[in-house]
Amino acid sequence: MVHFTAEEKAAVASLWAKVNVEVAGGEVLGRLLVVYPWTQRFFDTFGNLSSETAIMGNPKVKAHGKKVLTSFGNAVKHMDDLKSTYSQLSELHCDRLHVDPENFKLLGNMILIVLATQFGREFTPQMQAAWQKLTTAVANALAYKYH
Ligand code: HEG
Repeated sequence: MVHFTAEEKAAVASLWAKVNVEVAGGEVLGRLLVVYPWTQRFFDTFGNLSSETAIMGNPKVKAHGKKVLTSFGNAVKHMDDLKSTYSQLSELHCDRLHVDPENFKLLGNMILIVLATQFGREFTPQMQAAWQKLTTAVANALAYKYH
């Protein structure tokens, strides 16, 4: 299991406190669906995903993005305990949703891109390192119950 130092925890928490989960969540999921169009297959009830404009403005994308990023916020609160934090969601994504766990890594990359876009130079290399470690650890925790 990964270990986060006090500095890494502080770097993650200080930036997270400034994130608007609703706005950033829509941006993260929207970018996933635009950049990796095959991920759209999991969201066939979301209506119009036919173009970048349609995706980024789709209210269901925004609402689900908020849900996903809110859930990611639990990782920030429980950085020492990611496996149990995401145990149920791991089972859900495997058994019921059939989401290939590779997609958790792709979504983690979108979180990093959105943070870099929003915070610019404030998102220092040191913060990036801590965030990159966390997104990878969350992806692994979500993949843990796969069989
Ligand atoms: Mg998942 C539902 C969290 C990545 C596809 N996802 C959910 C739900 C949460 C969640 C909290 C609602 C569960 C419930 O209703 O009980 N998802 C979550 C996290 C991450 C993630 C924290 C990664 C950090 N999800 C993810 C990815 C895909 C995906 C990468 C597909 C590419 N999630 C997915 C689908 C649903 C959820 C299809 C059901 C959507 C619905 O029909 O409401």
